[in-house]
Amino acid sequence: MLHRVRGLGLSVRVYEAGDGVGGTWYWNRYPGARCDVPSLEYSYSFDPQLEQEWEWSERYATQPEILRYIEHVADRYDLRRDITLGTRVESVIRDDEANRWAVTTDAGEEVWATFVITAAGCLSAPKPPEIGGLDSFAGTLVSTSAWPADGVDLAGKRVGVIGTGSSGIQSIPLIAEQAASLTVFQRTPNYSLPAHNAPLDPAVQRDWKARYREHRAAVLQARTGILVERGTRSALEVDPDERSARYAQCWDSGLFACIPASYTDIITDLDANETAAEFVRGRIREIVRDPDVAEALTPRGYPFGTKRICLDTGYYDTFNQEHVTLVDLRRTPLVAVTPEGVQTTEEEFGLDVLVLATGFDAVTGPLLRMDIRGRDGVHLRDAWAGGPHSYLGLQVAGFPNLFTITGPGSPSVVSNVVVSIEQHVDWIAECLRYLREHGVAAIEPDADAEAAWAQHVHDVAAATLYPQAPSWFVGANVPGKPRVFMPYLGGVPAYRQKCAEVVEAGYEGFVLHRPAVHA
Ligand code: NA7
Repeated sequence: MLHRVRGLGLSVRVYEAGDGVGGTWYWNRYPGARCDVPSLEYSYSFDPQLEQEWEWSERYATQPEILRYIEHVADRYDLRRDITLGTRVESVIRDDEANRWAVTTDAGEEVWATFVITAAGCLSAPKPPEIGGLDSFAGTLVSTSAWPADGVDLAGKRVGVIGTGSSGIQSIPLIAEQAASLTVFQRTPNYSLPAHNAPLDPAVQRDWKARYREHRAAVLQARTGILVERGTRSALEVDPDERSARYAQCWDSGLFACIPASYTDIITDLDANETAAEFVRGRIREIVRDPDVAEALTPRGYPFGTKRICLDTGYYDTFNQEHVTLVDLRRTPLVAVTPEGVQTTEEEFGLDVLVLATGFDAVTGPLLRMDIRGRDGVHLRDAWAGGPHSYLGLQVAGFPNLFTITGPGSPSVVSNVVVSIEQHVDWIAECLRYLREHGVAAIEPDADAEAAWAQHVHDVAAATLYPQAPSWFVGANVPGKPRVFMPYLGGVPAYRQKCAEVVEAGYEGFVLHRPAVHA
């Protein structure tokens, strides 16, 4: 975005809370942190030279490799001179008369801006863990989302991990390799599939580079922005053996989007979904030797794929190791963290290191932890008291000239997020160019258009099984958070088309204020 805004000849400053660039890939340095979208697809498409020069070493890049890539891009485009690091934005307050925003930071700085673009991410505000006694813990307490850059000494230690989402599932096998003992505190089992990660085959990388434009175009036609073969039949109309064979192929493919795409109705029909869920449960039973542990690890009660599917390397197998214990918090709930470790209703587990992998206040959290106030001093927090509403995930009515990259109501977290980020950046850059060329002082959504989009986002989600899971997609992981399905499930191609049509129709659904904005 910084690069594109510079290209428009506007002056621009980026504020970044981290002491380095990279966002998610700066903070989440826990062992095993890696992408679950293939590296060749999880990369910028805007610079054909960059995609030719950069060599990915693994099919799924690790956090250090992705961070190196982002740092390379920052240097390549000389971005750092316009980025203020180690500085958190505290408030973004609109001055209606002056048609500008006052932005204050925790460094005590105040700047004025005509346009504010949030690029705060969707999974960047850690969720308060809601666990009593954390402060009393005498050992080392760490979070996967703020893992120290110089690592944590786990060798010979009694380690506990709370949380078995993607972060827990990626880190647990590697923590087990180092720790003297590992106790995993699981509340809800997840569906996890093997990543089959490996060094990237040089022939595959060469082929991609030879036809990168073609591959990028194909990615834009893919529903999730990830290349995967899409089935054309119902899971219920094929022979069970054929269906199992297809699921087994998907299991071997290492693509998390494969099973959901294998048949047309996996994500819309509970019976179809159950065939996939049962396949995965069967694999868990095959891998985990102790039947009680296998049962505790088996997800039930919510459909397959309606919480973010995890990709792992040796996760289930880790529980076959003697020094690894699974504690099922549904059976024996966590009471509190004590100075010595973790107390459940049944037992106290002594620990030297406690790892929190307890997730994020997703999508809206990063925006709401800034004090954003729009027209007439209305707080975004109040505007969204009943749940987020946004036109196309790009702008919120009453907040003129504020743009939200990967905002709620866009495909963001249910897509290859690099694809979605690039599209938002292009759209916003083009919008800024248009506003200048047409003498428009400010842009914001029409409230009716925004409400209609919110309804559409809801309807699309309601036609699927997604709302049946208590996931962070609906805000269910944060007590008191309004239950609204936040990402847009209509798919990347349909969403892109809608955004393009709106522009072609002269920013249909937006209000263009000229020459000055008044309520
Ligand atoms: P997730 O997927 O939200 O996982 C958080 C995990 O922590 C999940 O298993 C939660 O159980 C568990 N949790 C949260 N709070 C508690 C408390 N108080 N007690 C016990 N267990 C708790 O976050 P991740 O960081 O793993 O992944 C986020 C996304 O990042 C992921 O989807 C990828 O897109 C990348 P629960 O399910 O709530 O019962």
